[in-house]
Amino acid sequence: MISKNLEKAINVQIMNEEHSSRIYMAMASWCETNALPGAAEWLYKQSDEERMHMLKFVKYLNDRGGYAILSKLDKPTPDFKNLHEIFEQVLKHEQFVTSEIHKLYELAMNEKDYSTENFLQWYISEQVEEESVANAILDKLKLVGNDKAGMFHIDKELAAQAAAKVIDTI
Ligand code: OFO
Repeated sequence: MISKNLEKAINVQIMNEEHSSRIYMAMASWCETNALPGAAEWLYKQSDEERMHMLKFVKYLNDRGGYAILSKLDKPTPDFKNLHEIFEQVLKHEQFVTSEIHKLYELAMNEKDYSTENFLQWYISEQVEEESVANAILDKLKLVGNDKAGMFHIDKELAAQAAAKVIDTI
């Protein structure tokens, strides 16, 4: 049976993951209406993936005798300047999620909850991957700057990445 302390902390993380899903959907919608269809696909996929991250926590918490509950969420911003700003925000957000996952892991360690530690390992690896992917895209965006042909090319590449991405199921 999971402790009340960890139950509370995992419910906060469920909120973070759902919020991530909505933030990325808002970004996808902006891209879709600003001639960036590849980036839109990439972000819609990312939004789906975050929902899966949330669901994984929900199932885990309920399986361990806790109770997963959903929270009220802030409205994601609909206003962006460009794709560069979007990916800066993606990276910043993923860095925030990484620190939240690390805090959760520390809590599980302090409580000697080995099952939760083991469960969180997957998220720790996932965050390394997500930060690295966001960083790589941001580097390319910095390189092309305002060049329209370069931006067209990046958008195509994001479409290919989105098409190749397989979202785990739980
Ligand atoms: Fe991209 O963050 Fe979920 O875990």
